[in-house]
Amino acid sequence: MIALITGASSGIGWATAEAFANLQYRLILCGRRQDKLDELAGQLSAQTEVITLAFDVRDFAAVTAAIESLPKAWRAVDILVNNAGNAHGLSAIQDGDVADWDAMIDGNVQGVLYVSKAVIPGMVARQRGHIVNISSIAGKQTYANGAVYCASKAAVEALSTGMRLDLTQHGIKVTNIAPGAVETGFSSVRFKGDTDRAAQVYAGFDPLQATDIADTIVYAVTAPAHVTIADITILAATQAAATTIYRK
Ligand code: 8X3
Repeated sequence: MIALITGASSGIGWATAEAFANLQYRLILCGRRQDKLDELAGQLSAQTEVITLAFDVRDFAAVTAAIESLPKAWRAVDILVNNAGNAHGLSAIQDGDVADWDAMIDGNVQGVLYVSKAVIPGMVARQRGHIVNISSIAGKQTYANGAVYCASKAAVEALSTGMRLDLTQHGIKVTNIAPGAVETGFSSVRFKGDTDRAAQVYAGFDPLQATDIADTIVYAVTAPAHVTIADITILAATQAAATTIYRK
């Protein structure tokens, strides 16, 4: 199996790479930071074959060039994990920063589209493949001050459904995974390096870890051939909804 993971340089992407390495999948690790990709590749190369591609999912030319640069033996991608994405800012719509909006719409929506555009035609030609899109509880439940992030993830939800409608007839499975609060660098990015504020997001309860999401992705991609895991929402045991978390 060849798996391509975006956003592999941290968080859920990193944990998914580790989980896939345990399955001996050959890995194409994608991210913006070559040093982090190299670190992960160094860690996993004892277990499996690994290749790294450094590019920004928001740059269609860079995405295309990176994926076209793959050696022939790596081009038949079986599993695409569209994980790259992030939140930038948390503010009322009237106070939103346009650069933050662009980062979320471009990264979370165009990113999924651009990487998929580079990978899907090969899957269609081979009549096999599995696409896993990492959405969010925010894609299903819009919350105050999160309109644009929630909109970007609602778009991911629609893309997952649309991809499944278009690609099922070509033997391609599409799984949408919608996590709640996962303790990663997510909030640190959202709050622009304010680590105290980021820590508050995960304080007083036992949040999901990146490995929990990786386990869920493994569950989806190892399902029997006749089974599609279409959509999973995964929350911490004390999270009831996007903004309802019971804390100690
Ligand atoms: C999950 C983050 O803000 O919905 O994507 O908890 S949030």
